[in-house]
Amino acid sequence: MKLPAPPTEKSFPSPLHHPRVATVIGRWLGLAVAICFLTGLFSHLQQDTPGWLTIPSRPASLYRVTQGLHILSGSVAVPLLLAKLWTVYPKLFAKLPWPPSRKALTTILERGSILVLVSALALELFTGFLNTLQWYPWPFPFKQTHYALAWIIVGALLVHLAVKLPLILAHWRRTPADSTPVADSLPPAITGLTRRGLLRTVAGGGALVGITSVGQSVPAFGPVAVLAPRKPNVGPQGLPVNRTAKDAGVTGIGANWRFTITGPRKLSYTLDELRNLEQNRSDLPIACVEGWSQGAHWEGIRIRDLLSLCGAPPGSRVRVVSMEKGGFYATSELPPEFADDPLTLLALRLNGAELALDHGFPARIIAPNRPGVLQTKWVHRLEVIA
Ligand SMILES: Nc1nc2c(c(=O)[nH]1)N[C@H]1C(S)=C(S)[C@@H](COP(=O)(O)O)O[C@H]1N2
Ligand SMILES: [Mo]
Repeated sequence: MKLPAPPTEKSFPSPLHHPRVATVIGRWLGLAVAICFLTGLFSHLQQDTPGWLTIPSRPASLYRVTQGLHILSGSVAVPLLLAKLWTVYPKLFAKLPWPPSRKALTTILERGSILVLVSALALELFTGFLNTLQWYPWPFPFKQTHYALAWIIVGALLVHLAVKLPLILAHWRRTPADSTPVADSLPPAITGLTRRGLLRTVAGGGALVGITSVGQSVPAFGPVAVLAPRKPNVGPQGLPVNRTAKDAGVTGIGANWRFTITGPRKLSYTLDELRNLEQNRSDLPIACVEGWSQGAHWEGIRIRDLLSLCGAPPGSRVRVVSMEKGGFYATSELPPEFADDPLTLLALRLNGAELALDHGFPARIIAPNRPGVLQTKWVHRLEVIA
């Protein structure tokens, strides 16, 4: 019995696998990946700021916008990646040039970079999505892995773009050859969907994913945010809770509770004494790295006022210490620009009422242009760092 010949690239004659289609979808995917990478890099630098870098505390809602874009571009990249893979999969059946020549080397480099690119990107989008669900079914640390993969993707993408540049340039603009039906001779089953139809379907799929996920940071889209694990306005006091007091092992405060600030002078306040200090109001969002963000009204004491009370010079760096024991978020640092910003508060009240325990009662940090992870809850000590 004679086995049928294995498929080759020529076995997939549909015009939908044409380089022009790959170029158009590749452009959209490239844009989504670029936005996702840059906003992710910003988020990383916020959380791990190198000594030479100063991040400004304004615009106050900048991080809300960048993180919203990060989640949005990452979500939209999923259907775009699938479409791109579908367009180019016949390449899997292309013959490797043999015996090896210069050309073979380019081909191997090209295939290798695509293998790295596709697997890293798929893993990146998958882990990122699970992170919005706060589900970590793997043994490696999410943040570091997500960050390292991002650089692998950028490297592989640059190789891919360099190798494909001639093809991309040749198909960047629509040519007359693109609009003439390539395959008049093909059976209708193969040409059933036109190129324009395919591109519209992909664009529609991307838009649908975008619209149904963006509601986690844009409240107007809340009602249709079926892909959003959390709605921005659902939670105690109209604000979601990422980690409850119970999860953090915080049970509230006893009668002896004191808030302390250690600087040139060491000060200690009861909760009532804190309430009697000058109170200020800030309208600021919590913008969670896990995707949701929501604006709120906060009232409390300006950190810069606390610094001057304890005799610390303006522009001091401040370490924030939570009553939570251990865990990544039990402490944070306010760089000088943030500690000095008049919007940055030791907040005691949220949306017109005392903080709920899950929102950090009795006191928490709220600062402009910062990731939610750094808006430390259940604060009982500030330490001025020289
Ligand atoms: N001590 C402490 N502070 C914390 C956290 C935490 O787990 N422990 N979670 C952070 C995260 S990830 C976010 S998004 C915000 C959420 O604040 P909320 O629960 O009041 O909305 O709190 C931050 N502050
Ligand atoms: Mo968060």
